[in-house]
Amino acid sequence: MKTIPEMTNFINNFNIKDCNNKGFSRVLLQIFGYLGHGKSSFINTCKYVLDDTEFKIYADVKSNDGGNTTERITYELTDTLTLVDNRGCSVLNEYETGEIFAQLGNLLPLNKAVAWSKGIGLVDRIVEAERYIQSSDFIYPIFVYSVKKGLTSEEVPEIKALLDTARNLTGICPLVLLTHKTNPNLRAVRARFEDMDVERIFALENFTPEDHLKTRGKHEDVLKLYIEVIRDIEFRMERMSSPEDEREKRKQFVLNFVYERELRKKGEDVEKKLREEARRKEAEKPQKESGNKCLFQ
Ligand SMILES: Nc1nc2c(ncn2[C@@H]2O[C@H](COP(=O)(O)OP(=O)(O)OP(=O)(O)O)[C@@H](O)[C@H]2O)c(=O)[nH]1
Ligand SMILES: [Mg+2]
Repeated sequence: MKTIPEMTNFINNFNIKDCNNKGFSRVLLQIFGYLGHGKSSFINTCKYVLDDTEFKIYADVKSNDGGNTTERITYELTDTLTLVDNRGCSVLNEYETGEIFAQLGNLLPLNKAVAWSKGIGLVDRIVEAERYIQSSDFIYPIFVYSVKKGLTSEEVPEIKALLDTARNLTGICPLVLLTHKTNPNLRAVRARFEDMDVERIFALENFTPEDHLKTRGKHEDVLKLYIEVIRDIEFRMERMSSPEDEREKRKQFVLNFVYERELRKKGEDVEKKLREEARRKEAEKPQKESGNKCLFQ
């Protein structure tokens, strides 16, 4: 498969019904990552390439690096492939990771505002959302990272933990998409992701409102990515159980994650109290000792 029309047809004609689909009826390409790394731009880029019409803004893109996307919105790419623009996270504190995994596991409603909530709130929302969520959605995770932001060795453990958990949750090693491909940091950032044992790393330059001149290289980069995604989906689908079982597994995984996090937090609170108590006793000691000294003078 070499020419652009051949690749485009292959992607547009990929139909989940032709696979051993186990009852899955659609693939949700879950786009996730930190704030402002190019998730919404990637969605616009995919639509631009696959629809092959004029450049349009489908997913809201912001003009600076703050957080913009606050809803999980779906964008249909082909009959089978649907993109989900997930809310970006700023830092990975423990509460945000719970939310990210609930989004990734497709346990929170689509096309509704995403409110971050703490602890039990998230569990309630997962249970509440159950009746709205289509279990026949097959989840495929795509982690978006901007090369322009750089990547220090201190940041690696956090990202590796996120990718490992996303893999365990979905059964698929997230595809890493590096945006701002032409930035000089590309080699260094790619090397860091390779060290994290990521299976598939793609780099591309998103089409943006400022620059959407269609060059063959940029256009082909997107098509090549989708061909790999489809091969991955076919491989993984063979090894899946029923959509209902898979969703139940994801739900249990996230609920356990939240539960363990709460336990850890409680443990930390107790430890903190014990430490404070010990410190208080320690602070009282010298006073007693000096008091004793006075007695013997
Ligand atoms: N030059 C260039 N600019 C990009 C690229 N990807 C994104 N941008 C720009 O970077 C900014 C942020 O991109 P968004 O697509 O809004 O990022 P996001 O990840 O959706 O952000 P949130 O929704 O806030 O999490 C926008 O100004 C985009 O035009 C790229 O590959 N190359
Ligand atoms: Mg966005």
